[in-house]
Amino acid sequence: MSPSDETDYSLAAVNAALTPADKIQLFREMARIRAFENVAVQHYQAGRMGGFLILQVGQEAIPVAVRSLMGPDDHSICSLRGMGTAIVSGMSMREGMAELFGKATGCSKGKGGQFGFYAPQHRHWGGHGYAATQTALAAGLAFGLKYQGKTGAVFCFLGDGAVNQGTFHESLNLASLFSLPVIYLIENNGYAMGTSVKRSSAINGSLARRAAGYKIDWDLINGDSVYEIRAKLQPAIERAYHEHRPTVLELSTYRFEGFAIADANKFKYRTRLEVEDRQQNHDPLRLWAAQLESENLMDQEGLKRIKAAAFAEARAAAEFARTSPRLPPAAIMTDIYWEVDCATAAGSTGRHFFS
Ligand SMILES: Cc1ncc(C[n+]2csc(CCOP(=O)(O)OP(=O)(O)O)c2C)c(N)n1
Ligand SMILES: [Mg+2]
Repeated sequence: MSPSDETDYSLAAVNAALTPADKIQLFREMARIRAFENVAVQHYQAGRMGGFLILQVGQEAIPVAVRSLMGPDDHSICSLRGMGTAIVSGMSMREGMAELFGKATGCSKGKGGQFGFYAPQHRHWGGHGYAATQTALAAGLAFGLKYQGKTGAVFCFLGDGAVNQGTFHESLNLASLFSLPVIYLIENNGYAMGTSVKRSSAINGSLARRAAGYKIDWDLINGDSVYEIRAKLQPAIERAYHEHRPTVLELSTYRFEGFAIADANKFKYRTRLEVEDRQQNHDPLRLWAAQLESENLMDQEGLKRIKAAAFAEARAAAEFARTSPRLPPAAIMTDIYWEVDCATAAGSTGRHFFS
């Protein structure tokens, strides 16, 4: 898919309103995701973390551009490829890194690891392992916003693999039927584990087009371009805020690593040439850096300083995580059900709906 066109998205009102400092901040946030994930990989490979390590390296422009447009009553929710999405939502690198190390200082007290990246205080609701689960939860969050009379939207990230799950289609149907302010963002990185989207979708060329079957507006976006993402997101936000209507946006992107760091097959289902081409020509950090340079907002030295500061923050977070304590084993019995932790009647009887 190549949704790029000749439109100059820097001229869109939402981008023309950006100050030089805002534009540099967008680069800083992308650099922070990359630094966090690269430092995490070093510790993962040194055996200091368990489970999966699933990276957004190559996809950074999307969470950063989306978060930059979120207002005070907006919420986000995503799949398990979302450590960076949590970090740009406001979760500190320390909380994130400690979670990966399984430490008590982690955002979920080290109980979730990669799957525990939740930041409800920043209106970010995880981090969902089962493909497309978050699409139904997003519809529920959007229902809540509308019910409470708030002007907000729910930004729900999902992968190209998740669009084939029934849950997604049930969610689209209800979002349209109930007129819910939810924006589905399909991060089409070309693969679901080792399966190419070309082999998994009955319609080639566009996944978002399926939204038409539910009377939902949709669009295609070059997910490497900060300006294009912001420009095309704005009408969806207006639609959510003022009409309570859902939107489906499909963003073309690419993951530079395998499905997870332990993906031994990462060159079996795609060629090295393909990966190298994406790294050379579609790296969102390189592209945004070049944009900043072309607008005379930053030079190579300035960009290097920002990247170095991001790595220093990530390394300090890893040191914090390494030296943090673990929870005692008995803590495994808490934080499962709110009712049990809070000793409610429902928690002690196990009965929630029927006596
Ligand atoms: C319901 C369900 N089926 C299978 C899996 C196993 N699984 C984990 S990730 C994944 C692929 C997801 O691909 P995509 O939605 O494109 O997201 P990406 O990993 O590319 O970000 C699969 C099949 C799962 N987590 N949930
Ligand atoms: Mg995918």
